[in-house]
Amino acid sequence: MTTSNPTVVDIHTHMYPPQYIKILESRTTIPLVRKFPQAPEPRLILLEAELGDLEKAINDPSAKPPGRPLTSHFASLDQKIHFMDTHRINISVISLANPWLDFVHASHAGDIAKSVNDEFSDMCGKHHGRLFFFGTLPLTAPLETLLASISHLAALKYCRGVILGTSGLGKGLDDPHLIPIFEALAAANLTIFLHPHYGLPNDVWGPRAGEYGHVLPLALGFPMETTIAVARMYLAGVFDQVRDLRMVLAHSGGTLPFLAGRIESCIFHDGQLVREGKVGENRRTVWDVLKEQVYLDAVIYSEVGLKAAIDASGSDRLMFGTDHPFFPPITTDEQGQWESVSLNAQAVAEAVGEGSAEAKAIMGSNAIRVLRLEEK
Ligand code: 5CU
Repeated sequence: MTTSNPTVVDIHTHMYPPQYIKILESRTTIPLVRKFPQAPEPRLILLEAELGDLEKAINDPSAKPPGRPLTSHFASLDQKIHFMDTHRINISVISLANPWLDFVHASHAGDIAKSVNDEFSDMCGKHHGRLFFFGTLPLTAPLETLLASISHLAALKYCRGVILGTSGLGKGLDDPHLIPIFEALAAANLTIFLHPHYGLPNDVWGPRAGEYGHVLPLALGFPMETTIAVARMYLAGVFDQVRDLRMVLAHSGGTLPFLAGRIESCIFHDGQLVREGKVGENRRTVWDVLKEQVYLDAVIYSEVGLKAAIDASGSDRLMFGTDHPFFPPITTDEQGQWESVSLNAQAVAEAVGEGSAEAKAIMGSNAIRVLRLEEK
């Protein structure tokens, strides 16, 4: 079946609203925004892997500028709409980019989360029907503040879930103290968009890492972080404890679709787990969880990865994304087409056939159904 002009929804698209940028400008440790004499635009420095470049640039004005340029794409709503129009994206589900409020002191986190979430809500209201959002949780705050934040988000008209990193309350997502949070999110019908930030320890990249730009932490560190976080949740039984929990995993689940079979094999060959009765016949496998509680974005840039994601979760659980404003074109105009977007759209067309019902679902209708984007 072919369809003309199907609705395109981008569920993986970030912003740093102006008040968040101000916080980053006031900081001296990462994440931070800072000007350097060697670069025309302020630089946004986020990742631990960028610390070496940051130190060199502070000490040597001729060293390459660290991080990435803080262009208008990161904070401007007009720019987001321009990007959507340029790429024929009808609806975007915007979210704060990493590292969210992970670094904010407990005493301020609740208030900052409220004002950031209100700002996202206002942006969506300015483009009614075109914008929805994933809210941000004040994870460093006490439980009651966190639960209040979930109630606040549940009442916001355009909010459809929360973006969450992998550190949780500081001990990862298999921390039992997170169960009440997961329960509250599930009860409020708020989907978690799980997104990496911390990658793997810098040592893993070796002494020559500086020669390889951002490739290793972004291409490999980010997806492994997501994979490890979800595997830990699975092994801790979180998905069984909170059966209504729903998660969209960034970057097509990291490497989870590819490694699920190996995780399964390691489970039923593990003497400790077998002795403890954790490998019983009624156990829901990683494959079951992938098909029942997990959705995957389609931000994997190739047909091969996308097919693995479809095989693991089903084409009715995949949702298109762009990762805007990250991965801008390097040699062409940022106001025009972005190759990072066309690669993901092309991967969908190649994996399931251009114009097919599955392509239409992945490009938009899955997101409309799963995230209730027709409810305005
Ligand atoms: O380029 C990057 O560092 C990033 C990032 O930090 N977050 C993200 O979502 N994509 C790319």
